[in-house]
Amino acid sequence: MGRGAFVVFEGCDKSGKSTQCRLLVDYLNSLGKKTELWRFPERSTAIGQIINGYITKKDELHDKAVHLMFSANRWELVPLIKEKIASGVTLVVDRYAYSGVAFTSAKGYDMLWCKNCDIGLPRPDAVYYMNIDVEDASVRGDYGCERYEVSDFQKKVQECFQSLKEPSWNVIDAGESIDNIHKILCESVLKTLAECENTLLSED
Ligand code: T5A
Ligand code: NA
Repeated sequence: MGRGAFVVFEGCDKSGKSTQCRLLVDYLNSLGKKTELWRFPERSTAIGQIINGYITKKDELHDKAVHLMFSANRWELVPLIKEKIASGVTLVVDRYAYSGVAFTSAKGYDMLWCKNCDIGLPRPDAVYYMNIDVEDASVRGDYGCERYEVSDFQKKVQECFQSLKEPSWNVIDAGESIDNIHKILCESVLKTLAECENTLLSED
């Protein structure tokens, strides 16, 4: 049996990441491919609870301190990520280090400083970037509840994401219907899974 794939979803707030991650995980499991849904921040750990207090606006933290918390929240789960993937489980991950860099650099901090603490994290096999007009996202669901859900800030985040884009990124038109996006993703992710089986997971 080959290894699992490490698939990451990125994008601005309310671009539809969690919706598509859930549908994709159900689809892959229905095909008998062992798949788990993960997310960052993972709010259930001790570090994740501090992050949750910050993003729900209950607590204040220095920008750089919270940036390092988000990164630490990824690092604390690296052993488990590696274990799962090596045992053949595919991980579909709702946000990862790209969000970390985009959100802090959008506040005006140096991009290189922002990237530093994430160097060495496992590298995703595929990144799906959910591209949407910030104004369109702002009318979805409960937009506005969390700290960063302010349109001017989201526009800066979007610009930062653009500068992080790598050739391996798949840009998805997130303004399409939920069903259409799901179909496009299923086709693409199945190819990624087939490619991963006989390769090693690399590190950034
Ligand atoms: N953050 C995160 C950092 O600053 N640094 C970091 O290192 C990391 C990892 C919380 C915040 O943390 C920041 C970024 C965030 O501001 P989160 O927990 O991922 O991150 O945020 P959530 O609030 O849970 O999720 P998002 O706001 O990002 O929303 P999603 O997951 O993109 O969108 P989703 O799927 O929940 O959909 C939103 C609404 O739109 C509808 C859905 O039904 C829902 O109501 N919808 C659609 N409507 C029309 N057409 C479509 N195609 C639709 N798809 C979904
Ligand atoms: Na989400």
